[in-house]
Amino acid sequence: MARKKIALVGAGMIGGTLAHLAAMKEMGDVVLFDIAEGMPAGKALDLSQAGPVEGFDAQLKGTSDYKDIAGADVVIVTAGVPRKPGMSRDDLLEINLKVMKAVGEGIKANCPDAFVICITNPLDAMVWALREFSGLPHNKVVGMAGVLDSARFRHFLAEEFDVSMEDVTAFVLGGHGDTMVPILEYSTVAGIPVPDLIKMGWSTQEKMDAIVDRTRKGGGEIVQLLGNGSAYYAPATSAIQMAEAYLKDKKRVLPCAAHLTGQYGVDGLYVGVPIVIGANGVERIVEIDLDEKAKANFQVSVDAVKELLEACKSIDESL
Ligand code: TXD
Repeated sequence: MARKKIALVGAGMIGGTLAHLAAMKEMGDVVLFDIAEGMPAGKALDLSQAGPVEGFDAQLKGTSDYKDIAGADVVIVTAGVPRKPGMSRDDLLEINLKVMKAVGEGIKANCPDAFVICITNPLDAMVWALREFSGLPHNKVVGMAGVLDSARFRHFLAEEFDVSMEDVTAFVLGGHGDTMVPILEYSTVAGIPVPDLIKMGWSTQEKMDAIVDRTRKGGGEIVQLLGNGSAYYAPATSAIQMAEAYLKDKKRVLPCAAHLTGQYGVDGLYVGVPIVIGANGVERIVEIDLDEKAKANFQVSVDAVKELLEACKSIDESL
């Protein structure tokens, strides 16, 4: 069986980390694409030379030619410009929309059967635009945000409860932005919902509210600390989990930005919801009942995504 091919469009901080993880896990051969001259080839060479030490077999190639992504099974898109301190995700809109146009056309021409994971911000608008420009079916184009946001939530909860992260599950809905909706009722330690843990005296509602708030602002906290660029280790790991779910037909239930067609009362938008990822891409959208408060918060998040899309459409008339 031929090796799978993973194309990484954008070979910056997340792209490089994705390449490292994909090679270490022997997910397939890796193509790093970037418009920056030389840099993707340099990273590919550097990573290839980690192969003999680590003992992985993966061919890595750096390129600035879209033809090299031909036949890719998975494409992970990070191309664009990341946030600088003080910049909101939405400030990135105009620049990154143009990038999505180029990338979408590159995918359409070279690997229209791929499973495409978009990471570029502002995520919910960029994944929508990438789907439009690429013309791929909606079930083959998803956005990565929820896995990362819920990983942040899990990390904070595990610290607060002083238990292993492995035993903490967390649930985040909505757009990838400060309006995202972490839901405590569906977040658990070994199956015990957080509200029950509060009743058991493990923590307080105030502390949980603070964790929800920190999760919402989790990306910004790292942007401030780094001073130059945004998070990349956890975002890359999160996208790799989604890629593996597809390549191995794992049917994982993961929170991702998926195209909704009426679920949660949303039609025609990409918003973060739990989905099943398997060999057919997005195989199912998991629709759960939300209480009134979560519903209202979700609506705020959906409205923020809608506003971004309107802005996209006014920038690019073709959308
Ligand atoms: O949860 C999430 N979705 C995110 C999103 C979490 C963290 C960061 N998130 C966003 O990912 C971030 O706001 C950015 O929009 C992307 C990529 O972040 P990264 O930190 O990897 O940015 P870099 O290091 O600047 O890399 C971007 C690369 C860079 O090498 C550019 O030369 C390249 O993109 N680039 C392009 N590549 C191909 N084609 C075009 N047109 C292009 N334009 C820039």
